[in-house]
Amino acid sequence: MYHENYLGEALRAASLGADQSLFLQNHQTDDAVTYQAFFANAERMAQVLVETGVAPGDKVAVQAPKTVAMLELYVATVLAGGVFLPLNPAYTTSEITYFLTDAEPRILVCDPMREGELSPVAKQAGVSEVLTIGANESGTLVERRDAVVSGFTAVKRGPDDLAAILYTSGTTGRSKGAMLTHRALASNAQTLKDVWQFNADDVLIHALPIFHTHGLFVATNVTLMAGSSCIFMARFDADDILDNMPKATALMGVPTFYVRLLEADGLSKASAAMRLFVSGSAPLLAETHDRWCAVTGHAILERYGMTETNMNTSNPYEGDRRAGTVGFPLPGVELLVTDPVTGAPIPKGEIGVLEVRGANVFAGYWKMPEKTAEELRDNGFFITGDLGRVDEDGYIHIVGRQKDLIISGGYNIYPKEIELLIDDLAGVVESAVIGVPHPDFGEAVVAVIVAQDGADITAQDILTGIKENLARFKHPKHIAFVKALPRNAMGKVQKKALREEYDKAFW
Ligand code: MLC
Ligand code: AMP
Repeated sequence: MYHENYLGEALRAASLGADQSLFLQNHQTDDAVTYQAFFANAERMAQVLVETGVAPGDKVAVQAPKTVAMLELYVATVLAGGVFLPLNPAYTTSEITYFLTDAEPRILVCDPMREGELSPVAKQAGVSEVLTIGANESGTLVERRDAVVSGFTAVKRGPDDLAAILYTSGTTGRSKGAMLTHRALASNAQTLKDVWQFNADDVLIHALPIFHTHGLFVATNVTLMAGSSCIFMARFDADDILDNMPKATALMGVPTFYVRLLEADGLSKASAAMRLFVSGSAPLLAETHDRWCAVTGHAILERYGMTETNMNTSNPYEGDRRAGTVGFPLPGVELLVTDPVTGAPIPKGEIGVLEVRGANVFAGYWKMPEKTAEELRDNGFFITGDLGRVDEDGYIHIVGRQKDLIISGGYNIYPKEIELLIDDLAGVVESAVIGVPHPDFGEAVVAVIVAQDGADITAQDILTGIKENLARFKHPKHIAFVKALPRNAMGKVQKKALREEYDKAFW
């Protein structure tokens, strides 16, 4: 079955012969979806994609609410030989215009509520058809899927063919499409399933979005490849998670999940029979790790990954899960710590840039050969831009970032994109956007702005001015006006000084 579609086969293998076992419990509708039903629908959807003209290698862009149908579309795209390109529903039309123009997808699947607004943009970008998936498992793609009766043969795709493109923000303000192969996705999920010991008895609470690596490739692929099941929630809700913990064995989340769950009542009792809590996408404070341990008796397993590489390192499943570390390189992943200037490996224990190599690493940035060459070495090592060190016991510590990047609630936000928009507004001379500690999101966005002399401009004017072009989660949560930005002798804005100054903006 699917034997000539590399990732399709890997995702299906564990459930073959166990067709009636449960894949997913839909928290919204309470529907129980068996493996057989899920893959039958994915195949029907793949048939629709092929009918709409999706040829091997064509991109299928989707900006839709988190539903089972969207998950089917991911698998359907893989089976149809296409390249899945998921987009955050929070993106504005202007942001989507960039992605569609850059990626040139064959079709766009969007929320019916946004079809009117996005169809002209899609047409302009050369998209041949717009289909819909709405909340409540509805929409034109779902109707077309249900009308398909015949069986479907998966399209042949090899390990080096692309399965997905995920956009990740860039330091210049332009997002880059990370090209992920069938092999990268299949091999990483297989590794994670093995090292975290997922099996058919596991029940994962799936409350992450499915347009990013964590919720799509880590949570979903591991579940499928282990033949486990998941409780599929449209979004994070602490009470829903606590209610469901007694029926589950594992949770994967960003640190904000754990911070919020610690504030909720009943965590200790609800978590008693859980097997595993995984955290990643942003640094988990040692304090959160320790409090979690004290309340639940479980040590959160922290791992480290990226859109470009899937997962690179993990604390041990068996053994000491150390707070403030991201554990060891995963099997098959090589990790180097290098000098930021020369790129040469540096002595153990010293801080440098983390570089990784393995089957998990991406194939380059879509249509950006120069960027690819800057970050992906000829010898296969990818320069992550994260700063870290390896301690005497081999545990990896991430201590900072070389890249000017804010991670807020697990979402990456690049200051440059926001600065460019603010600097364009009437009455603004210049701006500096920084990330500072936030009790809920880990980091939050602060904009420090120099206004023109005599300009009567307010924080509200700034927010109004950027809102058409910037997803809500990227909006500054604090705006300060200053006479001048601090600069060094070279004239470069000293963001470190600003971060220190606004360190307590949210406390
Ligand atoms: C929502 N808001 C955020 C935000 N999420 N602001 C900053 N950072 C965030 N992450 C804003 C909204 O715009 C809104 O603003 C307000 O907060 C409430 O929105 P909400 O939708 O009700 O928020 P909520 O559902 O509580 O979402 C918070 C969250 C969510 C933490 C649960 O952001 C989330 O699921 N994050 C996970 C991200 C993720 O999956 N990352 C993995 C990337 S992969 P307003 O102004 O309208 O009130 C990766 C690789 C790896 O990094 O290693 O895994
Ligand atoms: P993204 O580009 O959205 O995939 O985000 C990847 C970035 O998230 C990495 O380069 C790290 O900076 C950060 N990250 C992921 N996991 C962790 C972690 N466990 N600790 C610290 N940072 C992390």
